[in-house]
Amino acid sequence: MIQSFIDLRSDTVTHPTPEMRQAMAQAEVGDDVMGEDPTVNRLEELAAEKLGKEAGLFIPSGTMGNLAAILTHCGRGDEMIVGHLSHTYLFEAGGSAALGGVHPFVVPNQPDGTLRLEDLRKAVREDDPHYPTSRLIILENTHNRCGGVVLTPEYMQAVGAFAREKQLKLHVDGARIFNAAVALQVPVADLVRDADSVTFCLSKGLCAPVGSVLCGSREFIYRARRIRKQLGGGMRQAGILAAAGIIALEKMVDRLAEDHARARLLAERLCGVKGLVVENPHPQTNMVYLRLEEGISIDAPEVSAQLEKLGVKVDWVDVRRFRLVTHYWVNDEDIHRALAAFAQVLRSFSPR
Ligand code: TLP
Repeated sequence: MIQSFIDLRSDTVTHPTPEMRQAMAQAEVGDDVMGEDPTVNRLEELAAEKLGKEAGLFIPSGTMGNLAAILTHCGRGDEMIVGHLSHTYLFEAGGSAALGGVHPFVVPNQPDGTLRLEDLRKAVREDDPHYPTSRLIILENTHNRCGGVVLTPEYMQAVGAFAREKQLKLHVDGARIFNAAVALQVPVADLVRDADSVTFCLSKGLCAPVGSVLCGSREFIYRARRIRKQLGGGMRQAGILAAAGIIALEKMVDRLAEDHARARLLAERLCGVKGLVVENPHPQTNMVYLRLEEGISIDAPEVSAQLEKLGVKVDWVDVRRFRLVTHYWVNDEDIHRALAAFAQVLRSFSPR
């Protein structure tokens, strides 16, 4: 990868590895809308096997994967229960409402990323013609806006049991579910055993250039395939992309622990930079959230512009806050250079 910047904005910025590029060049392909792309079929089987589900469906993006899941589970006027900080609620352009007429019931995310069972209980509607019909609960693991935190297998199981009790479906936005599994040192299937569907992303920390996989029962995936087509997500010789996805799953999962270790190092050292408050000084996975101390006269967009001049790109999430994300293309030296850049930019603005 030709990279002049240290890019900590997201793990979505990762480029494919040389091994992926080679596999892409050599991929056997066919028409996947006709179900004839052998490489896509292999990726879908591999993904389903790893997640302990019957079937998988290769989807162009995480957003489309979540949307396809919602539209497969819910009809117009149905309700999905989501966290107020969930990606689906905040950052998917309202697709479920715009395209599916699915109404969100928003419950507070706790700082650990969970939705409290008592809040879920209150969110489930009575059968009454005044109300939408409760149909779906969505959990996010790892939870992005809560700091890349992991939801444990016990919690996932508890919500699964609750969903079954209420005859609701459970979807997991597992964009970074492999980060969660690696951090918890559990098989990924243990985290999603009780989920009816799961989306995970190949093109974040796992480095593939494009794509996510939606997994669930054979019957669910059969229906989701039609929804993907409706959304314009049926791809033809997609084996070119799936080839990178196979390497992502086979070779890139265990190494996520390195990204987590670098996030810990980054957080620990940023705690020593005057003018910054690290919100998660002990990150569980690959994200560090920080904000400017009260009394610092510079704002986050300005800090980020100055960091960029020093070769470091960061994501400012509001005028006083940043998110930094470690990934395959950020090494130890980059972490130290980023730290030096932060210290240099903040030095002249720290309150005395
Ligand atoms: N998240 C992106 C931005 O959209 C915020 C990022 O940089 O983190 N679920 C979760 C939990 C996500 O974090 C994302 C992407 C998605 C779904 C959507 O994935 P894509 O970008 O493939 O549509």
